[in-house]
This record gives sequence, C-alpha cells and structure tokens, in this order.
Amino acid sequence: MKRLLTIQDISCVGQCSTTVALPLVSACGVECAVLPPAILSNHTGGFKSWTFADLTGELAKVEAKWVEHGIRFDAFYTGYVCESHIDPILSIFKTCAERGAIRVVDPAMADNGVLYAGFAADFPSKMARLVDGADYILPNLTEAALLVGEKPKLSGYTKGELESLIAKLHSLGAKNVVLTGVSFSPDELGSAVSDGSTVQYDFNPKLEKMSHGTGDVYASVFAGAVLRGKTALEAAALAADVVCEAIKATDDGHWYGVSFERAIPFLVQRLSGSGF
Ligand code: PXL
Repeated sequence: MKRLLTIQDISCVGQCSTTVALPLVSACGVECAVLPPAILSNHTGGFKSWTFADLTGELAKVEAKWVEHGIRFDAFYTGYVCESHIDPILSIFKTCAERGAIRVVDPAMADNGVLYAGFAADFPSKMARLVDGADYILPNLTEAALLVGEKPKLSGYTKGELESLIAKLHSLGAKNVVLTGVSFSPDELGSAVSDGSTVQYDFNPKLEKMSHGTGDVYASVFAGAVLRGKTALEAAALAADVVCEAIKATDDGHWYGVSFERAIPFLVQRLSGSGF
C-alpha cells in the first residue's frame, strides 16, 4: 500500500484541510499520515473569528524523529500552510521521500479573486516555493493568477489566456498543472490538466450551490487517485465527480463545509477494481 503524508492545518471544525484529507485519502485505499503545522478552532472562510496555534517549532522535531525511524513517504500532499511552514516542509520533502516520491501541492490560499483572511499580499510568492519541483499543482483560477503575479479575473478567461496562465505556472517549476474552476460556458465548470506539452479539459454540469472546502475534497481525491494509478486527467475527473456528489448531498443551510462523507461510498465504488 502506498503511504502519503499530508501537510496542512487542522481546522477542528469546518470540513476542510486535514479533516477532509485523512478520510478521503484513506477511502482511496492509500495510507494517510498527517502533519498539521497549525491548529485552528475553525476555518477562516465565513466564521467571524478563530484561534490559531502555530506548530512551526514542532515540524523539524517530527522530521528528525521520522529520519531516526527511517520513515519515508511515497507521496506528499500539501494544502493550506503559512510562510513559516515552507522551509520545514521543503526539508521534509528531501529527507523523508521514498525513491520516486511525488509531490502534490494545492496552493490553498485564495478564492473568488481574494486571498484568504490572514495572508499578506506577498504570500503567493512564498507559496510559489512549494510549486517549484511539484509533480502536480492544483490551483483554482485565483490562486493561479496570484502565483504568477497577475491580477485575478473572476471569469471570462479565453482558452488562449488560460493556456498562457498554465505555461507561466509550468515556468514556476510545476511538472503538471491541474487548474480548477475553468469554464467556457455558463452551464459547465471544470479543470484544465496540463503536462507541459498538452492541455486536456474535463467538465461537469455547473451546480447552483457552491460550498466551502470543495478544493480540499478535490485535492484529496486527486492525490489518492493518482496513487491508485490513475492518470492526471482521470484523477481530475474523479475528483470533480466526487465534489459534485458531495455538493448535491449537502443539506441546505449547511454553510461552512460540504458533506463529503456522503460521497465516500461513490468514491470507493469508482476506485474499486483499481490495483493497489
Ligand atoms: O479550505 C481551505 C482552508 C484550509 N484551512 C483553513 C482555511 C481554509 C479556507 O478558508 O481557512 C484554516
């Protein structure tokens, strides 16, 4: 069985980051180890306030213990992290990697044209350090624009503009780019998947509802599916399908997250038959 390490915060309540990655990566049939660089009472998207316990000082200690025990990972998947976490993460990428280990980087820092609360305007240039050398990056359109130093546009990207944005993301050192939130018509939403020479697209019918935490569901399923041998396009398509199932299964009025738990049987069924 493959072993993945996910590095992103624990938002104790809020159905995001580690509390989404752990169950979904596990449901993919992949062992999921966790390293939370911070613990928050709840996420910052829509709640008025939160606690934030920074664990930067723990990261090198945990790394040293893993090195002592000879613990290595087949994959790393990073999500919401802060500036002080980036050097320790880059070190763990080096010291705790199995031969051929892959890096999946979700530069979770922004949406709908704006950075999440608490991130300084220069944070995207710090996050770009994780993008350099990543096997797969999974930015939404806002994150993609900010990573390359452009002003985010909320919609209306032409295919040419998108593909030039993707080329700039490759120039930052990303081997494969999976750009989410792509749309060329009002009734569809999807992803552009690029290996640096070809861009392929996957679309689903656009749903009325949008929910917090869907990026984390998408990235977790994507990472798990790639480790189960799916191509980037197959993993992106499955991730999008799981997000749609989860949104449809979320009760009206449940505002702070998406009920991905109800989409786990669908995910398990879709991956059944894929080899371990
Ligand atoms: O879902 C991304 C995310 C993760 N962690 C925290 C967040 C957010 C988005 O708002 O606030 C703490």
